[in-house]
Amino acid sequence: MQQNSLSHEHVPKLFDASDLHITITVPDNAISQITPQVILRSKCLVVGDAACGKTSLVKSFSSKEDFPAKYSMTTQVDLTVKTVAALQNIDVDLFVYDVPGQSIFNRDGLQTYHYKDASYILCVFDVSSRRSFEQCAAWINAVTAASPGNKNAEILLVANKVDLRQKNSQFVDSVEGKEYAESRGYKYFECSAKKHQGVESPFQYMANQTHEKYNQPPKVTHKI
Ligand SMILES: Nc1nc2c(ncn2[C@@H]2O[C@H](COP(=O)(O)OP(=O)(O)OP(=O)(O)O)[C@@H](O)[C@H]2O)c(=O)[nH]1
Ligand SMILES: [Mg+2]
Repeated sequence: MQQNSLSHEHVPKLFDASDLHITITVPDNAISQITPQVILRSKCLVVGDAACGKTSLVKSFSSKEDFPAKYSMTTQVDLTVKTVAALQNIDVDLFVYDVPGQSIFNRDGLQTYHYKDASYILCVFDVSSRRSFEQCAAWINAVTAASPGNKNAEILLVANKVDLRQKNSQFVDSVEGKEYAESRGYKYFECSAKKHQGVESPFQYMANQTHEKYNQPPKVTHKI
């Protein structure tokens, strides 16, 4: 009978921690089980002259295909909720109030009730209509006057239909729009709802701002 003789190099090591490699596979949804999802809410009013593209902007923001090629006037305030991610685990539900621009639907302060307590006022104008640009002041005044106690509403000025901008002296150019907004402390955006350009930026801005405000320590307004 043959005897096998093994040197100690041939004896397998039973366990060495440095040889140990562990791979843990985490399912995609596991992160949401660890980090709770936070949902914040903000009210956003969309105002501006008739046919400047408010509804188009709101619809085009959700989906390029939702852009309404044909004008259908908004007859009453249309509320939609748009969820925008501020961070991976922080969603902001923007309660978007699309206000009719036609004066017939705003007669006798018909829509004033909806103007109250907005976190954001998104005033839209059409760059090819100087009148719609000039009317922004009146829209912003009407909204702020309806909610005098609300000092925290942030105003965003949105120049829409930039695809129509041509070398036409009547058209409102970027410099003029920006100067007007900045001189009044408004945030300025440009977009084309038709071309689906720049439509996300105002909504993303509002979501990010909402998140930032949520992170700020509360202000002490009354000292005891
Ligand atoms: N060229 C061009 N046309 C646009 C753009 N946005 C909207 N329109 C067109 O402008 C018209 C009016 O758009 P709406 O979004 O209905 O305007 P509105 O501001 O909601 O109007 P009211 O509901 O009456 O207040 C429609 O025919 C749209 O197709 C744009 O970015 N470029
Ligand atoms: Mg509309």
